[in-house]
Amino acid sequence: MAEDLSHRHGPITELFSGDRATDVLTGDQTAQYEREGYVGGVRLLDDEQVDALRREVDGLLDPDHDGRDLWYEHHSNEADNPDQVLFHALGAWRLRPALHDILWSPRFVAAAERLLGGPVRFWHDQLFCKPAGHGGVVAWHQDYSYWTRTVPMQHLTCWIGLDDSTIHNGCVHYVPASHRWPLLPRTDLANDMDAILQVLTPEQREAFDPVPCEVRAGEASFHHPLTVHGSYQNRSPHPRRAIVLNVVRDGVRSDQDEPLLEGVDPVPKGEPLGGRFFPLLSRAE
Ligand SMILES: O=C(O)CCC(=O)C(=O)O
Repeated sequence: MAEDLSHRHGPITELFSGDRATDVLTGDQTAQYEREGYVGGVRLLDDEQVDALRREVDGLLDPDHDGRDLWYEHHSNEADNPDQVLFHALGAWRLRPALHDILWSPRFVAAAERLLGGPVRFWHDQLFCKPAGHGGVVAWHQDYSYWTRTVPMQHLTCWIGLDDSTIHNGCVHYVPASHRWPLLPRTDLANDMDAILQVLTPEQREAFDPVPCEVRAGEASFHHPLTVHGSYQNRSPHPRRAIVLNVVRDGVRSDQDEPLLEGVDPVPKGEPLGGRFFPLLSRAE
């Protein structure tokens, strides 16, 4: 029986203990995030860390893995769409030590603090894995369209490649400056790539010009909660695996009395996120 690691608010291994939080983002990278709503090529992990995380992620792709009752959400469309398979799951930090400790990794936390402009709290994580040869799409979307139950919108997504991620294997594409668009209605995530086009204004359609964001294994991209992004199929003979960390500026509140994620303790409406499932990642001042 796997231990539920959500009780542990701090690193439990030495995997990230040698990391230094200096020079994670350059001034140009921060400026790109402000201007375009995303920035890529941010080195977060070394080879040893990538290997440890790959081993854990690969184990979690086995449907009989230990701890499978701990996921907040777990989706695989393999039965419905075997030509375009996407493994997507939330809650890996509860299941495995390296996937838990990456939340507190100094380089990630330093970059997130810089882009959010203050102390950072965990919201949730995600795994997005596309198997070799038949990995599916992630349709165009804005992350905040899934998160309106938390306010105000002071959220940040960090996408971390466990493989070199390329146009050929389905890297993330971003629509530059779409973080200045208003919140769009939520459309289909895993099948119809272009569903979002139906809800764009003529001006937004005109400006809809996605660019690929290729990153090396161990590098990350960061994006704003309104930046439109998505990814095409994996046409390569290798898997494309990624860990996504979603965080908020400390002080973001719940906007509902129901649990914010499947199976977690509710945070009453109006109360700031906190407690067992939403740990502070920045050091307390
Ligand atoms: O990994 C992907 O292809 C999509 C990731 C994504 O949608 C996200 O990071 O919000």
